[in-house]
Amino acid sequence: MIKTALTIAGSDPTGGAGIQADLRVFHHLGVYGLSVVSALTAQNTYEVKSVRGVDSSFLEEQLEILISDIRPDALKTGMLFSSDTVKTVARIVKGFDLQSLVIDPVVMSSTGASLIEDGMIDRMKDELFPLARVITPNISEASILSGISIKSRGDMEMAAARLIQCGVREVIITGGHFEEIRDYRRGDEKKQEKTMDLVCDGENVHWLEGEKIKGEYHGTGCAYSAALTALFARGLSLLPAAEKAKEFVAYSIKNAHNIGKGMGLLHIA
Ligand code: PXL
Repeated sequence: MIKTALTIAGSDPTGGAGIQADLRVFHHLGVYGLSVVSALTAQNTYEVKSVRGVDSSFLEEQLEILISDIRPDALKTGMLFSSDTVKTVARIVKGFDLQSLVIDPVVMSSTGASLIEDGMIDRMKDELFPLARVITPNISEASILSGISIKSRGDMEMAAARLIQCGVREVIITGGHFEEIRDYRRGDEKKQEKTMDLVCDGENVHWLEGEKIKGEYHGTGCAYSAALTALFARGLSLLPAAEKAKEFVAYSIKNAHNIGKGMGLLHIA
């Protein structure tokens, strides 16, 4: 039987991020996608005009009726927006004893707008992190969540350790790009810079290297966490899933579409 993955995330009308991107990633990776919308955004490729949370009791109703019928093999959360939504999702994950929860701790849009209400971060750390299998912050999200201003690989390791202390089992911090890991490959005319992802399974730290691709892209965090969720649904373990998700996002960035006036939209097909 086909594996299933659920996304609980915001709607992005550009399709570059949020629920629209997640569903395409699930499909691309051969997993049946389920979706419940947690927030709405009015945005284009260069600005977020406004955001609205979805009524949390209706969110709960949607999740309950869906999951009591189809139990997802893995699930992810994206833009949860409010503390009430976080509480609702935590109740559902606990109530149904859902195991493979990937948290993409969305705080800000790639265009710089806040995508959360005040107080939501603390609620997420207290109530949702202890239920998670893995969280996938980028450097700025990991800095906010850990309280460490990340400027090196050592800082990334410290931030990951703090996040593990919040109760998550595994942490992936994406996109480390510091002076100390900039590598100018010998013989190359063009300077090729690297990025490093930290993958921590709760005990050991692994580093995954990728090339830094020039340009500004929308929805990379959503696509990455959705890929990871789909791969967990298919039964992959942390490190192979992290490697494959990174490869998939790099391919999607390289083939991105510049169809708006702002950021590139990932190619997910
Ligand atoms: O990339 C973060 C993100 C997540 N979810 C939604 C978004 C965005 C960024 O704009 O719109 C719905």
